[in-house]
Amino acid sequence: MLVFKTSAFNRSATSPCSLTNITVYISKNKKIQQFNNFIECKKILEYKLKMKKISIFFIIIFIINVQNLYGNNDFNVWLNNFKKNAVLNGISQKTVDEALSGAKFLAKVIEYDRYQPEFYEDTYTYIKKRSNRDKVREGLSLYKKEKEIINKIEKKFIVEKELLLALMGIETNFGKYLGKMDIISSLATLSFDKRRSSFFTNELLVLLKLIDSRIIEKDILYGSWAGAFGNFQFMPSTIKNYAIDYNKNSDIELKKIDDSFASAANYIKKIGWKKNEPCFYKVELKEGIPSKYLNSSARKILNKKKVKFFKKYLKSPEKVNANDNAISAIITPDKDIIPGAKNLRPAFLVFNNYEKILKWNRSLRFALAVCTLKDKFKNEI
Ligand SMILES: [Ca+2]
Repeated sequence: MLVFKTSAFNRSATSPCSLTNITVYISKNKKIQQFNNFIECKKILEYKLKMKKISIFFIIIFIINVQNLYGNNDFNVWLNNFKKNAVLNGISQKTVDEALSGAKFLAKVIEYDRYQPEFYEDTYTYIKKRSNRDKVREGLSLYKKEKEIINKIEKKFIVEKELLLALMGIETNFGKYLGKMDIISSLATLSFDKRRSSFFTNELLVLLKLIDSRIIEKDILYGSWAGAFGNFQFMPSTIKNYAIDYNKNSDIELKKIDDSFASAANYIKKIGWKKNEPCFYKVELKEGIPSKYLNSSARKILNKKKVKFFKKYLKSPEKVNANDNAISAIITPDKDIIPGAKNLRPAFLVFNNYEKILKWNRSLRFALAVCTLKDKFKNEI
């Protein structure tokens, strides 16, 4: 009789599936018996594993709930402190209590904040999506409908109508995506969050002041996850500094064409946009360009030089139809951001006007998309 021992399924000594001492006798009946035992053991093991997985799942859920509980508690502590601070900043107790009575932590807002297209879309995809044929068509149709008022605003503020249309098209797809978030909760969440707390805390205070002085009605405050409002997605500080009651009905209505276009024109003009001056040129860089000239951060454009200085680093300098003495800079938006992106491509020679769009929204790609769409309108209006 052939006899052998197996230790392949060696478990603990007390385990019902411990096969350490199972002796497999190679005789027909015994073999079947052993096989059945093995299947039984396997089932028990699988069951145990399943139970273990379920336990781990419930432990994780428990931990998340405890964390949320603490998170909410932390948020409420923060909110109470913020309320005291708001009153110290001169906002009436009544406004503070009423405006913040429904403020809550919105986990979704943090998710959006961490997953902005500026962080993961390459430049080409970003621009293409935001300046496609449909966008141009919709902008032209809005212009056709509101031609009279848009032309008046263009003339009064000396800002191209094409730029205003492009900004509105990219911000809210011409008023179609105004956002449905409770702005007060969005701003409170982002103020409570660590990433850009001081910026959003200030925005929330400004918003409360606007409500307190009856410039803004708190019940209409629904907008983007980041607290922006209206056709051109104004943040509270932008509303405070640049929004206009253009039609003089004593109400600033940023979801209406006249007030919103005039406010946008006033804003971009006041921060320094110059009509008919260039925004950017797409360029091909020579390999030898020193890396200090390659800007990839929207925070601050560095190493600005006259156009004639940069021409020696361009493959086709004759395509840049700008004043040789104009101040410019090179940006390579995909460098350092998109994995595997070439350092020198795509590259753009940018001007003062481009930086004004960055002031509007600090994103290299956003500013490129706005100017691209603006030029497309220019060819069609
Ligand atoms: Ca108005």
